[in-house]
Amino acid sequence: MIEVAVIGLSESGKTVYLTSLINHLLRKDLNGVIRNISLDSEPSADSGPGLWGSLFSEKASAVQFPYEEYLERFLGADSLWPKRTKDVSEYVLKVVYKKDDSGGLKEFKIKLFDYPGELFADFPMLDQTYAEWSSTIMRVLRGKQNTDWEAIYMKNADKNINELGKLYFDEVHRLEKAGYNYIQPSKYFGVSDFKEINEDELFFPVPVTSDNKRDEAVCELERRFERYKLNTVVPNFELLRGCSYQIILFDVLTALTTSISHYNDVSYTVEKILEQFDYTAGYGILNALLSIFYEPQKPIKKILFLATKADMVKKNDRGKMVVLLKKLVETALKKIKLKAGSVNRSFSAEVDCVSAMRCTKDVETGGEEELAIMVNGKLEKIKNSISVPDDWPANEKEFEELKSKNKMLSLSPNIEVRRHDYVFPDINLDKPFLKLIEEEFK
Ligand SMILES: Nc1nc2c(ncn2[C@@H]2O[C@H](COP(=O)(O)OP(=O)(O)OP(=O)(O)O)[C@@H](O)[C@H]2O)c(=O)[nH]1
Ligand SMILES: [Mg+2]
Repeated sequence: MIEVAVIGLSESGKTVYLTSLINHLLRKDLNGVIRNISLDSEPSADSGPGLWGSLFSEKASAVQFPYEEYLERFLGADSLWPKRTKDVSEYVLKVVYKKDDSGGLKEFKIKLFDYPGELFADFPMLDQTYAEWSSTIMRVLRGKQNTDWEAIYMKNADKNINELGKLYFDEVHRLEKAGYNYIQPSKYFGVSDFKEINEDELFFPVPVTSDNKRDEAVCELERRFERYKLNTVVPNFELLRGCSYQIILFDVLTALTTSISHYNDVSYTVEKILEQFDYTAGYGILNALLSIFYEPQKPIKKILFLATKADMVKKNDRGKMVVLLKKLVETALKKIKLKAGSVNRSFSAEVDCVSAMRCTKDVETGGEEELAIMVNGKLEKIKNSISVPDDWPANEKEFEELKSKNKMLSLSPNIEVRRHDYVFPDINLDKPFLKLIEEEFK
């Protein structure tokens, strides 16, 4: 079984990517590689070499990725994007492969995982004690998110922990609305009513000192923090540790068109998430501890970083999205490679861009590349698409300048034929995926 995790912050495009990937694997002639794409038919020994996707009927062991539901949403009269993901889910595809004319048929399964994006922000908690987490998160809130939680806490120190919990929840909610990703605990993300939070999940950072360490309230907060880690964070992390391949998606364009603090938040969150994976498999302390109770981590063979929503920019700008993404992940990637190299483990990563649901068309007028959308059967040029710079803006002023000139487009899914065997239009969806798992075909 090849296990592939699709990772990325909220709204980075994971669910759209997976829906489209499954749609392609089931149906499309992938650059001449995938040939027979019928749900029921099997390739026979006389067919030419190639790769076949077909729906695997075995039920997923966890929540099933609701592919058919997303397909219905896309193909329905209104063509809707998927709803925000709330549960981790998986989808298993059976793939039959014939290497060359002399060989027989090989069969393997691909298991794809979809996650709610906010969940990744919890992972850095795993190797922190409550006191460490408290001081780190307060520093992040103060520095990156401009929120002095410590001051709010001090001002309200006479309140009980549930009242203080409500204040922390409100702060987190405000930050989430402002577009921040580094939200811990992620359980608070997307919850607008405080009543939905159990008392058990109610904890917040406090300045832990040697004086208050034995404080009853601090001890209770510490207990809640540890329980949350054990019951929520560890099981989610466990699923990911079983995946040998990772596809990590980034919405570079949103990071470009919001603010410097949003950009800092994205790059910090990404670095922290990547730090949690032991790319050397089995050498980290956390990994060693988890391996006592769970399966040991499989070595991560390859990572594919993808800048999503490439259809929102002109053809010439797509290469620049890849350059920006390379710069965003550079530091984290260097660290991973160093770590893997220190134990002689080879490890590779690719960076590319994709549009899993291409909503625009490339048109050329007078030698100029332009973008257009179909409106009532007619092509209409888009005047104000984002123009991608050669580098990330260097400071707040440059981010603001860029933001004033560029707005994210609001596009509907582009469905031209409302049929179940319709293959979604895309940019660069298949090739990077097949390249990611190519070792499995050897
Ligand atoms: N134009 C365009 N928009 C896209 C594409 N992929 C995703 N989007 C947009 O991005 C939004 C978020 O996509 P999702 O796939 O739901 O994002 P996600 O990463 O699953 O988000 P969570 O479930 O909250 O973690 C969609 O509703 C679309 O508006 C694409 O290929 N092209
Ligand atoms: Mg999703």
